[in-house]
Amino acid sequence: MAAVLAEELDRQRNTLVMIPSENYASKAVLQAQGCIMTNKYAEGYPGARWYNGCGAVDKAEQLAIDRAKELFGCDHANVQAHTGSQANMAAYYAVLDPGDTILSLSVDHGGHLSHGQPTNFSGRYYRVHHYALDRDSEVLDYESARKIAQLYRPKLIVIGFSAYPRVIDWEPWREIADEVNALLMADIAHIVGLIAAGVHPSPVPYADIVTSTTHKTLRGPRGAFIMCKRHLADAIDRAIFPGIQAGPLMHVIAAKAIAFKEAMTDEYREYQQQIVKNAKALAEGLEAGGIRLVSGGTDTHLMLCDLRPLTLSGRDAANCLEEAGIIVNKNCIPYDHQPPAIASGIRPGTPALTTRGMKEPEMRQIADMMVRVLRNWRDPQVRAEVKKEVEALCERFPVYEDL
Ligand code: DSN
Repeated sequence: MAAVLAEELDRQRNTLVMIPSENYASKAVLQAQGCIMTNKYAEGYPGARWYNGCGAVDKAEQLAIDRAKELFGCDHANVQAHTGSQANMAAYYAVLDPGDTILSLSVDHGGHLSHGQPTNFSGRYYRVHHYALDRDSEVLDYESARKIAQLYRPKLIVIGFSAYPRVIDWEPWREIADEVNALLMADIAHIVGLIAAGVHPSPVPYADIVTSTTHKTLRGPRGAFIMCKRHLADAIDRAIFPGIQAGPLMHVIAAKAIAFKEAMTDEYREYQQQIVKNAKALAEGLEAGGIRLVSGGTDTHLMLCDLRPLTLSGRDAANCLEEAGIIVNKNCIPYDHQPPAIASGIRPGTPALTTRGMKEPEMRQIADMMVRVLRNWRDPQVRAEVKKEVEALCERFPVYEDL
């Protein structure tokens, strides 16, 4: 196992990590995740546990809760959700009964499995209808969503995406929810760091429930948390425990407290601004190289490349790029004719590259390397040449040097 960990460290150091949901957590976050709080059972909440000996873990969890509330300005925070999917499951469990109706975006338009995909629990236990992206502009179509909401009268409207590159205006969604008497939930797993830094508008004033992961743009430990309005606090807490989880991962909660603290600094705000600047520079470079971007660009940390004009699938593109040391994921594009396992697009993002200290000049260089690999995808020689350039670039921007 030591050898396997060394192999993964080498990969994280010497490749360009461009999966927009991945990042390099700080050493403090890594240490907390490996700390002695992994040994403690603590079902319940601070001050009201089922097991004894919870004095220190109570303090850790309260710190995480207080910092989340301060950072996002929410009424209530639950920091126990193990993953983003479980945060969403708890949100549904808190406010829905099986068979109730959810309105969300489908996976092929950028939504998430846990937003009602048929093979996911959310698609099995709830009645799900989807709003869609406009076919021409490839951005959210609020008017069409309004009509669909009026038709199906959902109990919950879910806003939030895994592959949507544009800024979200939360206010119209609140209006639509009010018009049909629905609750509004925002899943900010991808853009949470941008929101914490004020680089993207926050849904907290508008949504009844906000769910998020902690390991993507936020740059904390692998995990999740839930924020909600005061009147839903008990329902959310009971949904997490005893509803869908038992013992909380206290070592991960300690790491979440650290990540929230890190997110309060000026350095972090500059980091999040640079993520967006880098994404814009990367997008411009890709477009200049003839790669079509869904919706024509990005406002966030990620972009979607449509590879159909290159007669290349997302799967093959991601494999070619990996051979060249550039790690991206294949991704459906809106109205994709390919199944998700093949897909017509890729979804590059800049959070991890930005953590390494890379800026616009490096983004232009990376865009150029990606364009060369993609446009010459039949030529392994090009991939070999680019791999050398990638290694040289990684050497200039070292990461985890002291691990
Ligand atoms: N796997 C995550 C992502 O990459 O967006 C979503 O769960």
